Amino acid sequence: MDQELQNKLKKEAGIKAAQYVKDGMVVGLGTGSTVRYLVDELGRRWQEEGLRFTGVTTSRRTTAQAESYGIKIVDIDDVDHMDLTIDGADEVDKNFNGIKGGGAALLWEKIVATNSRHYIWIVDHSKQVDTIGKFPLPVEVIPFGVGHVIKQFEAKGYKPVLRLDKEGKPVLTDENDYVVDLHLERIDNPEALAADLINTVGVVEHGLFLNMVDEVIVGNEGEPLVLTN
Ligand code: ABF
Repeated sequence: MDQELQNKLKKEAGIKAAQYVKDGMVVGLGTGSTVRYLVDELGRRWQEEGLRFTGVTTSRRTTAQAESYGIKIVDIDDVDHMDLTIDGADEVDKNFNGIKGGGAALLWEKIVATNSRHYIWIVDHSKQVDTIGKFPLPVEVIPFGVGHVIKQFEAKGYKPVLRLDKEGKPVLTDENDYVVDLHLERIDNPEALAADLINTVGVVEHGLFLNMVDEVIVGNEGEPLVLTN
């Protein structure tokens, strides 16, 4: 899919999702290029329609974008829960299992998601897959001993790669952790893999979001598709 069309589909999904936000809500705001379109639309509604809600974000960069419109952002511990959280995803299958973390925000995203009453993903249809795993699975790991975690992953055949920035330095998450991407090609038993990863000493969180999402809004040429779990 060419970039222009993909951006158009992302924008459609973001604008559609913005309609779910009502005055007075506590809204979790995700991270990534699709969510950027959502926040732009919420910013327009904030400024032009007087929409008023409280935002909790999943990354510093989403906070910066939201606050540039004057949207009120608070710390997650200042609210009891999110009424609604809208985020992106890297892959989603027909069982509503997905992979997230391409934007290195998976830990805060999962914390916000698990404290939300209603959880929506916005994607373009290139994210829909039969079996998850072609997108390298992000795993957040603390820097201390990351070399040993990588060796353990190699021994298990997980094909780990430490995520580096363009200067060749390890990418840091907002928690100053590292991200190790697992090039698995396909994941047939995501529950078992999730259990193995989270029990690996040094691993903070992984990008398997299994059967967590309530709705997926898929940007399509024409009206976006809304898939309900
Ligand atoms: C974020 O959305 C990440 O978890 C995921 O990697 C990303 C999808 O990015 P994009 O919307 O830019 O395709 O939540």
